[in-house]
Amino acid sequence: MTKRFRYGTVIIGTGIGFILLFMLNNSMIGSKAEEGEKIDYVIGVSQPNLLEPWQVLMNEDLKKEVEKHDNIRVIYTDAAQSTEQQIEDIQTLKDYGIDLLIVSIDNSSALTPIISEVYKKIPVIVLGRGVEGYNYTLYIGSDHYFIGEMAAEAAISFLGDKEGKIIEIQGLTSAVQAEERSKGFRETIFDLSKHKITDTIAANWQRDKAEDMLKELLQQRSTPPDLIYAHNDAMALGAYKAIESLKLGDIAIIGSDGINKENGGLQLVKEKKINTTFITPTGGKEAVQYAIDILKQKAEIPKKIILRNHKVTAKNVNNYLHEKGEWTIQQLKEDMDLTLGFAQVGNESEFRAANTDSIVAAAEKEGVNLILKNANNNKEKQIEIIRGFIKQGVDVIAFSPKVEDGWEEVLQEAKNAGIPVILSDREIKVKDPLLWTSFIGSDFVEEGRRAARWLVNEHNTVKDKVQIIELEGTGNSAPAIGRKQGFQEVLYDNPNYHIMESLSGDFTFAKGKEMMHKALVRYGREIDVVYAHNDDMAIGAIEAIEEFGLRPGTDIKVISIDATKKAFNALSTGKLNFSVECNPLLGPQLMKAAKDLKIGKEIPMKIITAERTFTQEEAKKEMKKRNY
Ligand code: GYE
Repeated sequence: MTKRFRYGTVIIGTGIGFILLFMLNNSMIGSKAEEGEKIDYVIGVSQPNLLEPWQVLMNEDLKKEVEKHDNIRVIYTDAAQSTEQQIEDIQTLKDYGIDLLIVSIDNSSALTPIISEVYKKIPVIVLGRGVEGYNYTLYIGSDHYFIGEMAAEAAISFLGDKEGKIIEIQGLTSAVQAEERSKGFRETIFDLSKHKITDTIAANWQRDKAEDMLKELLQQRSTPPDLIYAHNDAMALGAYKAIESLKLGDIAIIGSDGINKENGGLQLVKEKKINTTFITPTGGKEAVQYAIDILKQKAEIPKKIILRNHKVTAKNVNNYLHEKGEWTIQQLKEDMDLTLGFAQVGNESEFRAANTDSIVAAAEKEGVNLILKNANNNKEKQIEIIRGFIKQGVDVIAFSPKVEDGWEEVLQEAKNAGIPVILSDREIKVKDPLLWTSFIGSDFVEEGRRAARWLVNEHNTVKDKVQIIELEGTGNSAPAIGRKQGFQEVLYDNPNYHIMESLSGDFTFAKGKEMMHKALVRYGREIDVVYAHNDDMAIGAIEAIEEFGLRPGTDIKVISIDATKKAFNALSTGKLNFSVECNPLLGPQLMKAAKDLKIGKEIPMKIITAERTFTQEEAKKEMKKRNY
């Protein structure tokens, strides 16, 4: 059976000639097919609407990349702002037999069920705007909370010390990205300033709606606001038109999207109609590239690709208008050998050993000149190693930061030296997000949630109070902070699960065993569960429980994170009950990112790895396939 797609119709051959299946409704357009071309894959693209400039640009980015691949065909659908229509479009695409779905959504909660359904059958790439949960293959888009945070910082620096009055113009309130942008904006304004958000308008991403609603509001107010924050540039333009029509003079306007076309954010900044916008890449190009990798079943497909946003003001708009950009990346020459300096945090765990092996092996395979030095879990030593790389003039620096704080100075030195920095498996907290180029690693908060969800859902207990000992990882490290937060989030809704005490085991076997012994002496048989932030501490706890005369996995349930070989052994012998994977095999993605830097490509701000969870039964099946 062959499939050929033409604009507006689908013709599927059945061997007895072509039956014109049906004229698609005006929302569906197939991409042009040439006579007799071999088509390997058919991809469906579902758009919530093609009214918003950003959605239109997304389709343009998708088509530009699709043109480079003769063996794929794409069916584009446009739901014209109707959630019901988009659900129908997705269902129709699925019934066609597409090989992969790319979907950009507006109404996250309404679309999550159908997307989860499709994900059971074929890969799904969620593009630009998120769904709830993790039932998709890959998310490519921005960190919308971060966009709101940056907008608030821009507002604060514009308004200065006096108490400013702000009006927020939101997108579609049921959309995850509008909620996240609003949350990032409001929390930052509240935490860092005295400014007040006096009014909120929900204008559904539309320019005219924003103009009409703001005009009506301003006519009811005795004094104008000091600043407007609009979740996209279209609504920012609407705000500008409303202010202009009421002759209210200069009011600062902050938008988002930064599209480079007429009435796009870049032009609005250039024409001084708005003060600031944030380039929000659509991810269309990356979506096609990853779609092909997924369809070819390439290994190491991440779970999330978070694209970097760039702040644009009158000061730097010309760079972006002429697409020079002020990327934080130094365009390394094609012919240069690539030297990567890696400051490894230590040898504290099985994860770390597998992580180092993966980096060394990938550098070897990719012909990258790797200089890997180990800080032996000492932060000052790690800083010294990074300084050494700067002095040596390596092309790219990567490191796994021991803790979240205290990196500004050395990273500023790296930036001044024009050396991009990649964070490997752990994030940091710095004021200037441009001090690092990319983060490759896990979603630790989700790892903590997964551990707790298993406990509250799978661990049947008759006890009305389940007593938990938590063994925390290295203090102030991103994994320890995130795993604690995620676990507590789920326990918050299950008050009969109670953390008796949290003890720091520093991610090591020895410390984990020592802390568990201390807890056993203190609480003995009162302890029902141990939640360890990594396998090494869990294995140490298991030994301590046995030496105390109790049965790990039976008398005391044990949960860990990493899912390394030691965890699989303990799961298969029943001494460990559940393990959440934290993927240490970051070498291939690290080398890809470093090589992309070499040719001056903008790389994603974050690459979040895909991870699973393992019960004792799942571990027995999976054990043979594990290579760490
Ligand atoms: O879970 C632990 C290691 O940074 C994610 O550090 C990593 C953590 C991992 O010591 O085993």
